[in-house]
Amino acid sequence: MAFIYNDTIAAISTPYGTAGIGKIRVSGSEAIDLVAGIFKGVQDKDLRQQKGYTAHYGHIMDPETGKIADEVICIVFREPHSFTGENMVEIDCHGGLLPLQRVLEIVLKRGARLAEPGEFSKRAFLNGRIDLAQAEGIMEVINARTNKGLDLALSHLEGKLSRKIAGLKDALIGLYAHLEAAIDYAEDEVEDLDPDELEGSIKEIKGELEKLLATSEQGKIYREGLKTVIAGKPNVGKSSLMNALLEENRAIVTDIPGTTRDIIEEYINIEGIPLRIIDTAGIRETEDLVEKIGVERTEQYLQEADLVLLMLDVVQGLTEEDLRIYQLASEKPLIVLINKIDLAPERDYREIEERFPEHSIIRVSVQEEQGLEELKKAIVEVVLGEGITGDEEIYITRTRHKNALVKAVQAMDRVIDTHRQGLPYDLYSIDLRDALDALGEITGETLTEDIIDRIFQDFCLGK
Ligand SMILES: Nc1nc2c(ncn2[C@@H]2O[C@H](COP(=O)(O)OP(=O)(O)OP(=O)(O)O)[C@@H](O)[C@H]2O)c(=O)[nH]1
Ligand SMILES: [Mg+2]
Repeated sequence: MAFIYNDTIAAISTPYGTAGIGKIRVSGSEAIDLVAGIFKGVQDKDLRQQKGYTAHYGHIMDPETGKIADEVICIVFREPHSFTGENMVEIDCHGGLLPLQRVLEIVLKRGARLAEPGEFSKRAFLNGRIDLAQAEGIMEVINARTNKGLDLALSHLEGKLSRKIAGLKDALIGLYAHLEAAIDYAEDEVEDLDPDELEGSIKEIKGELEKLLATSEQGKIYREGLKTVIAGKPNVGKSSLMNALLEENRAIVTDIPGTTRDIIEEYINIEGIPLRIIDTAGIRETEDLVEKIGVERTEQYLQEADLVLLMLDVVQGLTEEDLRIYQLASEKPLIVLINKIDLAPERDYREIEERFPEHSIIRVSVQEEQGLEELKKAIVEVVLGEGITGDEEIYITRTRHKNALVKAVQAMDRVIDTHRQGLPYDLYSIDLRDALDALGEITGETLTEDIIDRIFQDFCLGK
């Protein structure tokens, strides 16, 4: 296999901090020779003589001082059987910042270059070990927030999405070939195409593309969680609700209005639905600068919410402030919560119910843990109402993939237009090409180098 990049790169691949073990990765044609030069194995074992997939105990020596830098285990990988497809050594050091930095520095002094973020994955991609959708799957696995999100990420990494895209591309290429043949043999009328049959085939592929595209809303939720914003006036009990749902004292709760000033986010699962739950600063007019910024942030989060829990205080009833907050979120899926019902058990709720006829209204006492089960049920109902079922085989989780599919569908629309106008077959080919190129963007074949660079720059260091 010919490698495009073969200078040797190295990086610390484990988090900065203390742990039992920390890992340094070294990759490139010279990686094994380079580490062999600083590794002193038991019985003077020479790393250069070792097979791939073997682990070797010993020490990394500092050539300048002749002293031990750390006690390590080196794992040898031989091209093409490694993550990057190149020769690789993974040096397992003690997981402290100093041993790791010291060993990395020695590796760099021996001629390796510090890897850029995502550079190992980029080499895996450039060396044909994985395609772009799979590479992105790696980062999704690392950043998964929910179990379902992790399952989807693993299926992307394993190549399920890539295979689906390959199938769609095959169908497009089949169509393309069929049309080309029809052009070539037009004179003989051997391959005369039935226009209805042709339209059927085009529509079938477009339908498949649209079906995949339709999973993107849900896919995003599985990756990031359903953005659920708890909003309301100060002191209605928003942070108390956050804590109750999390079953821990995460947010500060006091009877002083304006307690929460910054956004607090946590992930929870409600009956398998991943929620990214967001406690916000109570919205009110305020002169306090810090609180003011908090209120602005709340308004911004409301705009980005997938679901809003609008909290009211039963004792105060519905106020102008509540309605103003409602205006900020009225376009969103929204559940109205009337809190503190323990303080006013005899209260008449008609006024509130009449004001929000199209939303679920739930009476709760966060303090007495009343109504929380009902709230969870209502959340599930809203989510199911949005069509989130979780039973598709493959989900589109990234905006980049979604945009590529939109382009492919648009190209297919143009193909259908051309067909309906009865224009010659040659004219189809441009749009079919566009559809193919758009799909190729997902797996990475039809992207320019700078876009690929940009995608890998978002990866973590050492991956
Ligand atoms: N009686 C009663 N008090 C409650 C209930 N829920 C919350 N509280 C009290 O209401 C006060 C305010 O609660 P928080 O959860 O801090 O209210 P908040 O909406 O987060 O307030 P800000 O952060 O200031 O916007 C605290 O004293 C809570 O103990 C409830 O169901 N019943
Ligand atoms: Mg609060």
